[in-house]
Amino acid sequence: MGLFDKLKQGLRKTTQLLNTDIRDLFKSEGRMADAAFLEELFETLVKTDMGVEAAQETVDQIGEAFRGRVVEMADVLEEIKKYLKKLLAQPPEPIRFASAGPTVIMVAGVNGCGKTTTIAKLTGMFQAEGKKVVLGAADTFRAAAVEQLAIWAERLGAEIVTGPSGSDPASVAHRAVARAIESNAEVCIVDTAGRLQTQRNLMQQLSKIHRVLGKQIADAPHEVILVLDATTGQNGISQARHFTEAVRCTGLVLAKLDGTAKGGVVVAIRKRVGLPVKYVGVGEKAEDIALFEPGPFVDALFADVG
Ligand SMILES: Nc1nc2c(ncn2[C@@H]2O[C@H](COP(=O)(O)OP(=O)(O)O)[C@@H](O)[C@H]2O)c(=O)[nH]1
Ligand SMILES: [Mg+2]
Repeated sequence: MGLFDKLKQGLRKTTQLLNTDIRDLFKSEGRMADAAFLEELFETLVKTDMGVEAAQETVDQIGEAFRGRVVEMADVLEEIKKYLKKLLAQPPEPIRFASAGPTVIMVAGVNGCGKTTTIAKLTGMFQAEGKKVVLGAADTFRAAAVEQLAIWAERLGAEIVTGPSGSDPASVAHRAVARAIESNAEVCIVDTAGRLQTQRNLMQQLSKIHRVLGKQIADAPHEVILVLDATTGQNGISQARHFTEAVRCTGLVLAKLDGTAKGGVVVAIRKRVGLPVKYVGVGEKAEDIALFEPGPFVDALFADVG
């Protein structure tokens, strides 16, 4: 499946919502772009969770272009898409590989946000490129978490390094990287815990893992991916703040986009979090991941609308 189709599949709940609302907006023949029209359009955009600010800016843009004129749906949609693409502007940001040795990727995020599943998806993607992947099960806080990653590892045919429940996650991460070096693997992905006794505890653990990896390979971890759950909407923004205070994150993955009608949240996140969105998760299977690109994303958001 191509990028656009994957994004379209992932955004179908959001697109459905937009479709119904936007059709309603243009129900009457010869709709005039007056204050009432702009207010209704604002309500529609806000429902996608793009944030009040982005919705207002978009509506202002539409007001400037069309106020006081009778408008066609296609023209308004074109202008909305143009503005949202501008708001989202970022180049595609796939994982960057180290010039030599294994590329070390640390994956962080709150419990249940989709870290382990995202790791499986990234693993599948790298393997398809012919790269060997070693996984580090450094979420030692919950036995089930290690088990879940081990099941993925077996299914995908990737090597996994684990430690006993409750053992030091930094030590598991260290051993995973050592194993990746030893076995000439191109990639080492380290899973981490999302919940500990306290948030402070969690953040300390993450920065310890980060530190340990940096001592092992000068630039490691090369990527620190923060996974956010799209179904929790704009909560992700405050989560991102907390995590970036503890570790230097290099990019976001927005998981579970398919599970929400609030796919517009990407706009709010791009606006308020200073990190690129690298990929989006569009389902529970290993292949349900798509590179994030503003153009195809916005086109997919409004696919079939109108
Ligand atoms: N629909 C959907 N479900 C997802 C996606 N990513 C993860 N999940 C599900 O969300 C739940 C939690 O994911 P998991 O990877 O275990 O989260 P973790 O606790 O952060 O490691 C699991 O049931 C996953 O199957 C996604 O992109 N789409
Ligand atoms: Mg997990």
